[in-house]
Amino acid sequence: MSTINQATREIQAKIVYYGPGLSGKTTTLKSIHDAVRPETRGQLVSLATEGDRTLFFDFLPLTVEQVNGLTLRLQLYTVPGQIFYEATRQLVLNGADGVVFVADSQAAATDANQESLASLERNLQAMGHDPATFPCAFQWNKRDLPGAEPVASLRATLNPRGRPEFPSVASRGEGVMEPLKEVTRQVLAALSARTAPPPRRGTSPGVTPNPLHAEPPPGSTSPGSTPPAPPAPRPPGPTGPAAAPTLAGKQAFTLSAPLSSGPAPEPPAPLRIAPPPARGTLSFTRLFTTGSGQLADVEQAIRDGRPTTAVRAAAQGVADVLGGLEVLERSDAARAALLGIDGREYLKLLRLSRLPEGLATEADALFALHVLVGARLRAESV
Ligand SMILES: Nc1nc2c(ncn2[C@@H]2O[C@H](COP(=O)(O)OP(=O)(O)OP(=O)(O)O)[C@@H](O)[C@H]2O)c(=O)[nH]1
Ligand SMILES: [Mg+2]
Repeated sequence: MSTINQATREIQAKIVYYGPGLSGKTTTLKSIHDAVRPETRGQLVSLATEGDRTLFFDFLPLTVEQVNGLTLRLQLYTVPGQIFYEATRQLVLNGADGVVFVADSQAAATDANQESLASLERNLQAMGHDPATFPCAFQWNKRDLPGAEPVASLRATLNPRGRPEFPSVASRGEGVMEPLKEVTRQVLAALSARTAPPPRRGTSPGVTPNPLHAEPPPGSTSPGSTPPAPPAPRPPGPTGPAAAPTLAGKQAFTLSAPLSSGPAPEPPAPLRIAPPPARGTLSFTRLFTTGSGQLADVEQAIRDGRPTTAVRAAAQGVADVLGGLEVLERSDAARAALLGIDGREYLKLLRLSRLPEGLATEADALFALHVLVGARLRAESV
């Protein structure tokens, strides 16, 4: 589930590319990888067989430029399309915030498209989601092939609900960014709705504003305007002027759509960063009576399989502990030494917190949690 992490000022979201075998999911991820600026992307990891069929999944981490002062970290996954990998598809889909359904436009693929869509809907339902409202965009791929079905018939068979849909030629990098941007917009809208403020009743002290409800930056759609209607399908093929994103230069991934569907709320809403651990769940937060939100955040990120986020949040937590010490020493390192944090552990934590997205492991995250808990305990004893 997408989360906002106040400590690291990050939103994390997982988007899964679903569709039948050979529809172009892996090609789409490769094209997105090639289209965005190198500094905004992590390594594209592909687990494929010799024939380039996806065996488990492909994974591409992306960092989207700042959204209302927050950094948006997207994790893009593809599922293996071949029929017999249903269990793997369920694993990959688990925890998704949005889906891009990549359909193969060829008439011969009609049955495979329908079967895959049915599998997606079944799996979403099993995970407690309503397929009719779950963030989703359709990508009609292989529009360049002579045997491509008209978009209208793809819509009739696969998209009777009229969800946003886009033509693409993934092998040429055309039309791959639009579905991603659209589903990201829907994911952010859903997150924004989840963290919407309760009816106005005065503020509680120390409350954190919900950054998703902040004033949109100048130039974006004004607050209070209705969300945009699903984009109309664009002309297919290489000559359709609007069919492809500008690939002349590497793209920054920016979202032009409004992030908040309602007026900016007043007063600021409390933002739940991470839910409190369920009863019976082991949690170090029970050691502390106050200020354990950050710790809960780290633990939640570990449970969610987001070690990089966990490490960075833990490092921020340790920095906050050090910053809160009432000593004359200015540097964090000197404060850490005064507090009795092991120097090697402190240095390792700093190193881990600078690892690029996707490189931290669960063990790293648990180590970072250990340093944070130690720092908190030591600070309490001062
Ligand atoms: N003509 C054409 N070929 C495409 C397009 N997109 C992908 N392909 C080709 O289709 C084949 C399958 O593409 P993949 O991206 O591997 O398909 P996939 O959906 O990941 O397949 P699985 O991993 O088996 O689920 C490759 O040979 C691609 O080059 C397209 O838009 N047009
Ligand atoms: Mg693949």
